Order: sequence, then C-alpha cells, then structure tokens
Amino acid sequence: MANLSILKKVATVAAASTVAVMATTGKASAITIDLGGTFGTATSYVYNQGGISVTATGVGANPAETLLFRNSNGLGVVTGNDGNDNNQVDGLDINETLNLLFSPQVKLFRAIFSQVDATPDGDEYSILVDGSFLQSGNIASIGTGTVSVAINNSPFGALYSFTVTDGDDDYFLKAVEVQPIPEPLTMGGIALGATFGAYLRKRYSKKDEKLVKA
Ligand SMILES: [Ca+2]
Ligand SMILES: [Ca+2]
Ligand SMILES: [Ca+2]
Ligand SMILES: [Ca+2]
Repeated sequence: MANLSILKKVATVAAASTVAVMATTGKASAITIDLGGTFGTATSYVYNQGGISVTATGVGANPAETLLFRNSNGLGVVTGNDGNDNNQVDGLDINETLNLLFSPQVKLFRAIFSQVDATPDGDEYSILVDGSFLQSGNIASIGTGTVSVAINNSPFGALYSFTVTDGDDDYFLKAVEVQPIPEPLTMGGIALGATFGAYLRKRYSKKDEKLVKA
C-alpha cells in the first residue's frame, strides 16, 4: 500500500506537469517577418522578431560580387559584374538564390512575393529547406503584385533557400510566415510526462480492481 500511494503521487505530479508544459507550448503561433526595409545593398541583412533571428544572404554568378538588394518590395539578389542582372532574385544568368538562415529552426507556412509578372511564361519560385527540395510553382499563376503562397508540409528547418527555375523568373521576397520550433527539452518533457502518466494510470486501475475484488 505504501508503494501504491507513492506511485499515485508521482502519477499526479507527472499528469500535472504534462498539462502545464502543454499549456505553455500551445501558445506557439505563426509569426510574419517583413523582409522589406530601407533602400540599400549589403552582403547580409539580419532580422529579429518574436524571438526568431533570421540572417539573409545571396548566391549569384560571382560570389565575390554578390549582394542582397533591399527596398520596400522586400529582398532580391544582385551580382555586380553581371550585365543581365536585375535587383530581383532572377535567372537571367545563373539561377540566383536568396538564403534565409533561422535560429531557432522554423516551419515555413507562407512566402509572400512581390514584383511578380506573367510574361512571357510567368515568375516561378523553388524553395529548398536544409538543402532538400520543399516546393516550387508559378507565382504568376496565382496573381501579380504581392502574392502570398501557402507552403504545404514544411518540416522544421534552419536554412530556407529561395531560387528560380528559368531565365525569365524574377521576384522579390517580401515576407515569410513561420512557426518557431518548440524548445527540445519541452518536447521531451511532454513525451516523458504523457508516457509515464499513462503507464501509471494503467497500473493503478488494475490494482484497484484487484483490491475491490478481494
Ligand atoms: Ca538579380
Ligand atoms: Ca518563368
Ligand atoms: Ca519575369
Ligand atoms: Ca518579376
């Protein structure tokens, strides 16, 4: 009986802590990070919002001369010695890439593009997460101007790479909507608390039945 009462106390504490942990993590919601800003160029731009840090960098034809371009439309990539280049993320020479490095890791819910045009065959995007393909599509098939694209089944990742698929693609990335990853310790706590609580509850219900029968 002494063992039983100790176990019951542990079970109660485990169940209570599970509820408390879930209550705090349940508040995690989407955060929209506006990548637009004052007109300029730089090798990187850093954004801090809602506890998330984002470092933006670009990949162009000549790494030594590749810069980010920023204005109120969002972020683009420019390569200094490329005569074909425009200020957007474009495929005029090589397929440029805009990299966003997140800390902590995030799930990408939406990407908001601007300067989207439909001619000759539309502006396409392609997104990779931590080097693996995530999603691509034709932004111009959804709309022109500022277009919000839903990202399906994004995992949690640190590095999101935005690129293009052909020579006439060009866009600015205006904003991203993301959800930060819950703290790893907190996730472990939920799993441990839930498993332990369930095990103990099962154990008691059996012992209580036996006691009643006796
Ligand atoms: Ca460009
Ligand atoms: Ca195209
Ligand atoms: Ca275009
Ligand atoms: Ca465009």
